[in-house]
Amino acid sequence: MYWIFAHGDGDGVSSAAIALAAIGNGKVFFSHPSGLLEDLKDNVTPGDNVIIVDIAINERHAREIFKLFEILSRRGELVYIDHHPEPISIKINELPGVIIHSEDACASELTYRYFEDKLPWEYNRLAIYGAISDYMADTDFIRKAISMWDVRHIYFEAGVLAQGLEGSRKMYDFKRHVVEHLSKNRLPSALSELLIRALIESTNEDILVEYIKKNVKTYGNIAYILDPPGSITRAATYARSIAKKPIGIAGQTKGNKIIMSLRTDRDDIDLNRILRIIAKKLNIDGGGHRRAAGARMNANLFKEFLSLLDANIRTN
Ligand SMILES: [Mn+2]
Repeated sequence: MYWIFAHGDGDGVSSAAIALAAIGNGKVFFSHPSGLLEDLKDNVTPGDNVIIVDIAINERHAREIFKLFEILSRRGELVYIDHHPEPISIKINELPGVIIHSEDACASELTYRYFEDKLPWEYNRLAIYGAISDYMADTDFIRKAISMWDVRHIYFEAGVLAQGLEGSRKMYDFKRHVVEHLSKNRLPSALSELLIRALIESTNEDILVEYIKKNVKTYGNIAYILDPPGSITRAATYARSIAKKPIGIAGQTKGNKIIMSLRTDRDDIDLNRILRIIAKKLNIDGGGHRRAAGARMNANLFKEFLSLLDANIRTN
């Protein structure tokens, strides 16, 4: 008996479809970093075979996951494939089982390369969909894979998959259906429900852009928008593009908290580093990657946060 545990976004779904195509038969379960440990414990019996794709190891659960991997890999096959930063408390590559980890490629690329020998070459398009969906198409492997296809075809299909899934966040049965469909080498656009969801998502994207055009505010080098009608990660990018600032922030207020996403397109700005410094100073949560990061704080700290962030960019 095979289990596939996957993240529910375009990269996770593509990775799951590649794994399912390679093993032929398995149960697909969608999970996420903070739920992985419980989901494994609740579903898997030692002796089952487990493939985990595109799910980071949560710092809090790292030790327990280590122990569970030890049991699972002793009794059955355990394959863990991921590309997120590793937790501080354990070395990912020292986890028991077959561990494929790299931050330089998306999970779909890593999964395809792991199963490549078992699959016809056309399945490389699933790796391409996942890479485009995770903004990680600029690797040697994916560039070469794209060159084997007509780019117009491949970008259209990748867009349908990524956008269609974006519009179906917690619909796990539907996503399982998408995984099965893709594992049979069928096109995302051949699934009418996915295609329609992608179309709705595109219209919503335009509504989001129009809203930001009307409501974006600026503070020094920063463009920001609060409570946009749509994803804050995208809104952060549009805020900076529309206001022509190096940094974009989009925040969602929840009670007296603001949860925010930050984006920059400048190579000389390291949002992760700056946010970690500010987070310490203000005693808030903040960090991520150089160009894409997140933060969470009490709403009454927001103005101070903006001023510290702006000051940090000036001296950056
Ligand atoms: Mn991913």
